[in-house]
Amino acid sequence: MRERYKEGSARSAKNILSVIEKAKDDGELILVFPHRSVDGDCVGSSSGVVSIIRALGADAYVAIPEELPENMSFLGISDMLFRPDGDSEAAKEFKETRTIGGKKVGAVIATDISESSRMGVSGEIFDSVETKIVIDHHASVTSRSDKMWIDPEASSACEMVFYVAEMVAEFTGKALKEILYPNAAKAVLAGIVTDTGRFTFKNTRPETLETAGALIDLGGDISDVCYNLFDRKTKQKFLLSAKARSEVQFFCDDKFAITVVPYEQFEFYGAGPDGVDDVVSAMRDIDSVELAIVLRQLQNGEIRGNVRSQEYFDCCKFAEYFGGGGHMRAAGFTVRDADINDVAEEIIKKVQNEL
Ligand SMILES: [Mn+2]
Repeated sequence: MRERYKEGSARSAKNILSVIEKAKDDGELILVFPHRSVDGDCVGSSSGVVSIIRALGADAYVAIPEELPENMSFLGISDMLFRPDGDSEAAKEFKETRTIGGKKVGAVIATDISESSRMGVSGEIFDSVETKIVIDHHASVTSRSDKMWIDPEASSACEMVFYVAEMVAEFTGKALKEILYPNAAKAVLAGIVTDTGRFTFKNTRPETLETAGALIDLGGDISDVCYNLFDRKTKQKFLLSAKARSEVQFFCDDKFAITVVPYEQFEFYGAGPDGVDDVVSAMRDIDSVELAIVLRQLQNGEIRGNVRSQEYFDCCKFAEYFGGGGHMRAAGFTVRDADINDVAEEIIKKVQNEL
């Protein structure tokens, strides 16, 4: 059943091995790019690739466009992260000389994303480097090349990165544990756990569970990952989440549920922007609900929409209408310069026409 990943993972492994060799020869480094509004999958997959590259003797960092969310700090991957807009020595050096530790960026690799427009402040760096490799599972990816491995059937970019790591191990004769370090294995496991909703979404396949098992062997602690990513919450977050749930509105014979969380609510409860992360899937679990949407307003005024469906509603297509993207049953979008209630009204009208 893992046959279907062979061609893509082997090709990806070869591409990565060749940029590693070139980086070593030319004294360059490699940057790996997650998408903005980082989640477990893009952080895990980019960290996994950094682990592979470092294990083979080249320099690499995850070019993270924002601060790592607090609920991912337990991963212990901070030494893998480079934040271009941060105030670290590396960021200062990069701003002045376009180098990190004296090394130029020789190649870039994107995981869980293919377009620079969704990489936030890091996108400009991705665009500026010619050699690009992509590992992604988003159905919305339209371009194709030898250097891209796109598999919308894969549960997560992290599962794909695991198969790439296996191939790299095979090609180099190294053991997998020499390539995926324990903290990287934990991060890759965290990505699979995130994108499969703890192995409950329909994208969970037998090989997904086998992969998770292998990652536990490599040092990924499943209970640590699940507690930190899903269950652990502050009191503030708990109260804000309860408020957002109590304000849910239902339409279309209760098939559509939406809740709107203005920035004032985050302020009132003292919760961070991830304060309502658990709400949208809880809404989707209501037995009458086909489509659930959470609209939240961030401190900078941006309105972020999370879209989840149960069986047939195409969330990706819906999110694309608002400039976002994602998957059939889980997608998201960001709207700027708009009133959150106007956006909600537009969504409700559009859903009433479509559902
Ligand atoms: Mn993903």
